[in-house]
Amino acid sequence: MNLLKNLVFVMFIVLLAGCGEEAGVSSSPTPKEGEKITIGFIVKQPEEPWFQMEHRFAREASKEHGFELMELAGTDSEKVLSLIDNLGVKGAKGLLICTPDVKLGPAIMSRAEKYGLKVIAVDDRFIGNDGKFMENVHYLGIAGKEIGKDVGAELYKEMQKRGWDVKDTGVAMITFHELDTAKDRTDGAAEALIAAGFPKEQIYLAPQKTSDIKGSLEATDILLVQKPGVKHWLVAGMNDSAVLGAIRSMEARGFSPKDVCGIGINGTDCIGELEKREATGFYGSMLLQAKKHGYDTATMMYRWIKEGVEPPLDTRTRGILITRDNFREILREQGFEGI
Ligand code: FCA
Repeated sequence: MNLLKNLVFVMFIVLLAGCGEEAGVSSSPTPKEGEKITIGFIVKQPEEPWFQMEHRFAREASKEHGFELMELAGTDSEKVLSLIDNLGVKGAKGLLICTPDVKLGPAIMSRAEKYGLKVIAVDDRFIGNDGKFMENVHYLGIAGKEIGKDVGAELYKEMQKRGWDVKDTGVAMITFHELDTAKDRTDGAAEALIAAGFPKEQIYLAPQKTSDIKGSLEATDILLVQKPGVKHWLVAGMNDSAVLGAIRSMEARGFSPKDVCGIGINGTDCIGELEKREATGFYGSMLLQAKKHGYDTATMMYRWIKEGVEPPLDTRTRGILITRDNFREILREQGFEGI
């Protein structure tokens, strides 16, 4: 009985594979005239407003150009690979992806190749089996080091504006070194602070176990116990969530918002914070260009499939500082209408 079942199952798979071939699932690079183009966009943390924005802007591109966009959540490696299988079976031609694990790069590429999917890695760059960046995979991400430096320079200026004595001030640097773009950002912030004259030994690293608010809150709780003498805190991290977690931890330990100044990165995940009636220790954020990460990547992919226009291999975007005073105006200027 079991043997029979297995046989039927194998025949079914063979049949399916055959259908795929006929429907052009394998590697036909250019779509036939009138054929609907499907592009999948997998993001690692769908709960983060940043990734919702990327999807939203990609959706705008899909409406404008008339392709089908599949907005997908790939929160772990297994999910990502099975989503790629689904895209392959559906006959999709392109994959935009911010992977939950950069080391999955080689597996993503070989799976995508099997289905003839073109790939653009978004935000987080793939790492190959040799531990190096997969430089032959198209990538659009942020200029992490430079944006981090902007954060560090702004924090230093704020410390001076507030008249804090350097000797009573510490930097809570919320790190996530597992991810290169995150390390670039916090390294950049530290470099700029040191270049401005901030003492290196007062920059304290608080490693996050997970790259979310909870991970940062827990990391900061530990740091605050270790450094009871610090009166004023400057805070930097890989993104808004990293800084928000630290601010929450400091509030819980009784620090007044006047003694805390944090600057995040993304600018999309802190709107509620900036809208609060009373200022918190979250001073501002480097607003990234979500439109480029969503609309532009989707458009690049569409053109690549439709017209054979290959996108640049490596594109980096920058950020602009938003604070309680200017965030509405800048968000409007940057195309974030209605968020
Ligand atoms: C990484 C972070 C996101 C965002 C993006 C540009 O993927 O996890 O929050 O900062 O880079």
